[in-house]
Amino acid sequence: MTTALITGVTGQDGSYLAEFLLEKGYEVHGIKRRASLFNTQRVDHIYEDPHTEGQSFKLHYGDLTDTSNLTRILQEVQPDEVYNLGAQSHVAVSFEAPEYTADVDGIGTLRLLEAIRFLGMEKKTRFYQASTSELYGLVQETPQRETTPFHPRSPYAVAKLYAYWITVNYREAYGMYACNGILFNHESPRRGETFVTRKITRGLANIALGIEPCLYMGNIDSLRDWGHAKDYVRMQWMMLQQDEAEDFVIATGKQYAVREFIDWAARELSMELEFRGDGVDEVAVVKSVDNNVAPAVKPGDVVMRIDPGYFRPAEVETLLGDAARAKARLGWEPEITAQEMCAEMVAEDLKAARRHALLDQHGLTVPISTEGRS
Ligand code: NDP
Ligand code: GDR
Repeated sequence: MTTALITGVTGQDGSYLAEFLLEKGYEVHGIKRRASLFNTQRVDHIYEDPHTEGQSFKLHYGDLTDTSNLTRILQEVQPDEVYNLGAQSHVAVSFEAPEYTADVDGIGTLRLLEAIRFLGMEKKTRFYQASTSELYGLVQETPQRETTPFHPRSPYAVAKLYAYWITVNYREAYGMYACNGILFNHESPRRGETFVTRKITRGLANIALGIEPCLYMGNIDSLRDWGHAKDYVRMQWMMLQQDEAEDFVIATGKQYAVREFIDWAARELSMELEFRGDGVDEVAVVKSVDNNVAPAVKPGDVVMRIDPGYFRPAEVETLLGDAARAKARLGWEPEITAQEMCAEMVAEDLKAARRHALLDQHGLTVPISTEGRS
């Protein structure tokens, strides 16, 4: 049986990858952080009680800032494949916590690689590093491919640049099978609530049912190449199944503005919007709406405003990937379009909003969390 270790297993990608590997018959180990509340919601459906015979999914307490902990887990698990998905992954938050982000996202990667080498597992264990299109930052070429020069624009991206190169370095210096997936933005109903797509689908679904009054956004002119996380974790696995380790760009090759994503999500909720203003001082006003779907909204309502607090000190204005190498070498192609993904996300967030509204009707409301938006 092949054994995999996933850091960041409680995150969006970690949860999809764990499911994918379990379906392939892997024994899957995941590292989760100790938290004062349960933080395993994304993997609860695949959780197996430790008393289960032949348990194939196991969680270990750990942290990418803790060398001895990582070394011990690696020694215990003896993984054939390590997927390093753990990170402080929010770009805006990295400006607030730059040192922590560097420690986890940059040095955390080194800790894992060095532990594999220290334990003498460098010829056995294959290593996947979650690299990012944020490396391109201030873009030098469009579309971006594996050979495009990097120009990171945030503490997050600079930390990930270190992680990218230390992965290449361990491959070159020690002959490790270590590779980078340079993944463009990918989303899903499991996306964290403060990333832009999920903030939009969740926010508008709540507005539709009267749970929230308005969505406050940052730079809605920003252009992104959005794929579905399910398509992208498949590629993470494929990258570790080759004869030779190689780095790959993973992207859809299609680009949209944040404003367009707001428009799609609103349409899924039967709202037609008119955008008035210029990006810095812009609002979205409801032109028409079906009250069977969005009972709390009426024409003329302002459902989106700009909050300059969400603008970043340095922005990545545009990203568009070229995944031709992944297509040619591995036959990978994305199967889910950005619009299909948006529809899926809205449907899930609308279900959650309806559950909340139903509880409310019966006097059982629990407060809805909007704290910590970015
Ligand atoms: P998430 O933010 O959803 O998940 C991040 C995971 O890392 C969570 O499990 C989190 O734990 C864990 N984590 C955070 N800090 C630490 C730490 N100090 N030690 C151990 N684990 C930690 O990210 P995604 O699933 O979206 O992304 C996965 C990886 O891919 C990340 O490295 C991200 O930077 C990278 N990436 C993501 C892209 C995307 O568009 N989604 C694109 C390109 C790269 P907890 O649940 O406790 O918070
Ligand atoms: P990004 O994703 O920074 O690309 O990093 P995010 O969804 O946070 O932002 C995308 C773009 O939308 C703009 N934006 C807003 N973003 C947020 N979060 N909140 C807002 O209110 C808002 N308004 C506009 C942003 O300025 C940005 O231009 C994601 C993460 O998953 C990284 O870990 C990963 O490496 C990259 O994608 C590829």
